[in-house]
Amino acid sequence: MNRYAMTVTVTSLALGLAAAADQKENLLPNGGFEQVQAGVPVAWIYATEGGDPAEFRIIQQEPKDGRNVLRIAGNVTWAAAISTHRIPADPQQRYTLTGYVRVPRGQALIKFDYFKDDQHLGHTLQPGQIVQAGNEWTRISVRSETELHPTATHLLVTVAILGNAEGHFDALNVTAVR
Ligand SMILES: [Ca+2]
Repeated sequence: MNRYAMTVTVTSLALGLAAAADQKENLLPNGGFEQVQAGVPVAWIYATEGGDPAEFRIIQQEPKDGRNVLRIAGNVTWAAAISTHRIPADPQQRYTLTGYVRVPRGQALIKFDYFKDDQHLGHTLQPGQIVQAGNEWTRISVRSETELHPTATHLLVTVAILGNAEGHFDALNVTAVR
């Protein structure tokens, strides 16, 4: 290895370490849909309003990160993938959910839902969280409102399409901020 190559390697390593130190731990497992079993992303479940039929698929079309993207499509009231991972709700803590959404048709969103054990208390849904049709990845950032749900035991992350829609989702991340 010549001196130039060595310098480049050391610099790359230093930058990599700095980036790692800046990154907070992702509290959401499999937020990039890379782990799949029998065609279904690990730690996610699918649901639709009133059993409306919808297509849920892992695709490899221009992922934002890694190889896999979750695609949901249908003509529905809503169709959602819900993370099964319970994020403990600490009222002193705020959580930030970020993720990428691409919407070939209709509307799609990502959100937090608040639960007291198995009881759904509500969700955080602001206008900026609903992405309109377009072919580019759109980055969404959602801040939790744990203070509005003081009895909540945990939060879940939901991604969904609304109406006659197709939505792609990738690179979801949850971090805690005290
Ligand atoms: Ca991915």
